[in-house]
Amino acid sequence: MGKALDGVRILDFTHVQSGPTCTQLLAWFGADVIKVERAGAGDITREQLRDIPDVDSLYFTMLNHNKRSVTIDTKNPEGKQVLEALIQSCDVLVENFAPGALDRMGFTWERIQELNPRMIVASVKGFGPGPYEDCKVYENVAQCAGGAASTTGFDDGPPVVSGAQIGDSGTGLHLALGIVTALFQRVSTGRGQKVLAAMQDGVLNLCRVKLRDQQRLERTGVMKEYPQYPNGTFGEAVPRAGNASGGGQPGWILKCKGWEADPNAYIYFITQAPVWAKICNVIGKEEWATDPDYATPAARLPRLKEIFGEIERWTMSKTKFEAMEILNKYDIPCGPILSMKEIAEEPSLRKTGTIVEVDHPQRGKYLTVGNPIKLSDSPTEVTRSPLLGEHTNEVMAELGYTSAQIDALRAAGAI
Ligand code: CAO
Repeated sequence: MGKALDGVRILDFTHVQSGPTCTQLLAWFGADVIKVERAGAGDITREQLRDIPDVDSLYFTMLNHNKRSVTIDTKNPEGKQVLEALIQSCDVLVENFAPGALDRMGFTWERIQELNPRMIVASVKGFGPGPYEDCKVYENVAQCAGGAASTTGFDDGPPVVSGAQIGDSGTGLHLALGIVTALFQRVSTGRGQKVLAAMQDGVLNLCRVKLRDQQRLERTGVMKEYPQYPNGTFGEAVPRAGNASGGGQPGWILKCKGWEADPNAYIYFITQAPVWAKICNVIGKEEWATDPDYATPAARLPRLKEIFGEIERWTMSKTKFEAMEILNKYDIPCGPILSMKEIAEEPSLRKTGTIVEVDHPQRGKYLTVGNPIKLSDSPTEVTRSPLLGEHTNEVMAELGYTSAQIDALRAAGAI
């Protein structure tokens, strides 16, 4: 079966996490992704957080599946020529260098357009135009500058960053959408364009409910679903809401049986209004279904702490999976707190290709996250990440270089 992006060639000039997330996704959809790296070193993540000496790290392998790797020194004049040939033969150049690095290399937007007017140039940067546009940025900087950290954690503690890589992988996802959109527009215009996904913008996009709450707070001075209500105080900015639900249906994380020994014996429980009577029945508080102090969502808001305390008395008598089974029968929205170990071992995630086992010539078998986006006519087969420069000769030959020319360029340190 063909793939959605068959025939699209991506010049992948990305490194670390944000850019590689984007190009890996495009590769999973069938694009030919050619990753350009420096000979001898490559993407810095190849050697970061290694678990096996001298073998590409899981950090690298899990972000670079289904790609080809070529080594080019793009500061070497002959290497530059090779990159120019690639620019002429590709549809999209994706990069996430520090601001200005591509220009310093000599590949300005104007130069790239001269070489290939159909070329889409897609970039991840830490910030968009403004006071921080020249800054280098990593994941947690973006989480802090995008509003996630100030709104995550508990009221009595410091800002907290999330384990979800919303700055890097989140921005990579945004960039991938920008690229396919630009490819679509190119069908009618015939021209390439610049695509920019700034990490601050991407994080803020994912934190939009907190910008919503900022304005609600300014208008009303109070947000009744936040744990600060009714006994705490609100300041000028959206406070950290602990585990409160970000939506209109109050929720909280509750202890389950075994919580004393198992740090993940918890369940997320949502007191969704349409199933309130069922919740009352399950936890043995039938009278709450009709008591005016508990019967309506508005009446419950000032009593959420007490209500969740009572529900927790029930959840603590069940394991998180037993609680799930019972609550699901009544359509009560809830979710177990799953550890990475539990997720890695979950058979249904293996079956759907969300978790995939991949074989690597140097490290052997390892687990990775497969394509989270499933297309019925473009299935994803995850193939291993390339070794450094594994496809240099192959790609150079496709560009028309002879073996003798390839050897000469290698001897000159250009590839
Ligand atoms: N041949 C020759 N030179 C190369 C090359 C190649 N194949 N590939 C990269 N280089 C050069 C670059 O041209 C750059 O040189 P100059 O500094 O002389 O211009 C140099 O390598 C380093 O690039 P860099 O500044 O991007 O890398 P860094 O490790 O110093 O910074 C990072 C890393 C991530 C902080 C920075 O790239 C950045 O801010 N990127 C944008 C935001 C982003 O994507 N952050 C998320 C990263 S994932 O957490």
